[in-house]
Amino acid sequence: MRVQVCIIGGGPSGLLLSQLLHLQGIDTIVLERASRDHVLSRIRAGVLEHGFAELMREAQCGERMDREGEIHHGFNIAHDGVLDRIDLYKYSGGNSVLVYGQTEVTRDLYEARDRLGGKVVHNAADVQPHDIASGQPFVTYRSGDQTIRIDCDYIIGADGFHGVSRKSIPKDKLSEYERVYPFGWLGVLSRTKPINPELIYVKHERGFALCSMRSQVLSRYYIQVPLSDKVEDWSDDAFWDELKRRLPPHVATELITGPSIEKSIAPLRSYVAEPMRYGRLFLAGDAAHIFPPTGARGLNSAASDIYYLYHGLVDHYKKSDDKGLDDYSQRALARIWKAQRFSWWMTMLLHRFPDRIAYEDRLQDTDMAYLFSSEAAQRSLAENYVGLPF
Ligand code: RFL
Ligand code: PHB
Repeated sequence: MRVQVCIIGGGPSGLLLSQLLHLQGIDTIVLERASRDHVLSRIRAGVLEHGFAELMREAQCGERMDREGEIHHGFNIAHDGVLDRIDLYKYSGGNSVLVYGQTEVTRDLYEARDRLGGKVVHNAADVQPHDIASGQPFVTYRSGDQTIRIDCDYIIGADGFHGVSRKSIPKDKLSEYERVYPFGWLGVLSRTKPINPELIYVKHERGFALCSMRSQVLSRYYIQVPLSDKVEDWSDDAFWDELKRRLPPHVATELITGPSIEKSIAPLRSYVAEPMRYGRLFLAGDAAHIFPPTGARGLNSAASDIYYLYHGLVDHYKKSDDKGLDDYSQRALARIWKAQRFSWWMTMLLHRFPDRIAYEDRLQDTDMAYLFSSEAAQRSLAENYVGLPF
């Protein structure tokens, strides 16, 4: 089979790009290792920035998102027994974020791909890019005992952090920058009314916590846990008790608990691979970079990669103009590093580091005190949280 663009990975990055390109008459195929049900069972991002939402609308996938997603003009930070608010709308010049789950984003993208008859292959085993440094790259995968070959002009590696794409770039052509944090987030999804209409990020001496939501009847909560903890160590009751301990007392009394419908631990990591292109292979999303979830940048940064790639590919096919593709890595990375800085800063501000010295604790407290005493600091936070321009 031959297509113009072969996309490895059917997560939000791969699906969004294939949908956008399809609408421009560019032929794509998406090869996804897992089943559709498996991809839709992952509970991940909850906060979408304005630019991501716009791209979903351009991809004709924004209808349910606009109907069911909640616009949030601010969020809260609990610290030292008080609840302080960041006014995103005021300090970002009228912007906001949309609370709409990644699971729903992915479902909407799959449905849009179905409607257009897009080619999405699930359970594609042993996906392998070949000849990526040549002008005639191709991809193979296994379906049962058959090996299938896809010839293409370009390969997009949108197969997440553990995918095959980044690994197929020679080691000496890639620089990797990484920070692994000494803790994880234990997340619980419950069919309960959220504790507060807006998100609450919590800095507490027992560790970070986050009160988020998917809707007014579906809550998502997280607590910082040591990396040695296992999900099985945490009963629902133990989770709720620990969350309450980390909230200011007047907020904790509002918590409505219930059985967890999902519970998982995610380790925290910052990671960037450079460059994001090697020959005919372009990396996008988690395949090229990982953000600690604190600043809600992961999916949103994947969307900016897709934006640059989409325009680069359209310019190539429609105008024979390769500037967008040639500049892709540089442009994408410039924005990625700013989002890395922001999510690193939010992580440092809010978490308890097991090996932190007393001097660093005082600096962390001062960072918080400065934030809520300075409009400039709140403006900077708001500008980054709603998303820098593409
Ligand atoms: P994904 O979602 O990992 O999708 C990659 C897909 O590729 C498939 N795959 C392969 N397919 C074929 N061959 C192979 N060899 C393959 N290897 C892998 C996988 O099965 C998968 O379907 O990457 P993508 O599309 O780049 O999307 C990135 C986002 O998923 C990620 O950045 C966000 O979830 C991060 N994130 C958040 N981002 C935000 O912008 N806002 C948030 O509020 C937010 N909260 C979060 C988060 C991530 C979290 N976890 C669990 C890490 C909260 C959490 C807890
Ligand atoms: C979530 O709702 O899952 C969520 C929200 C904000 C974050 C991270 C995760 O910063």
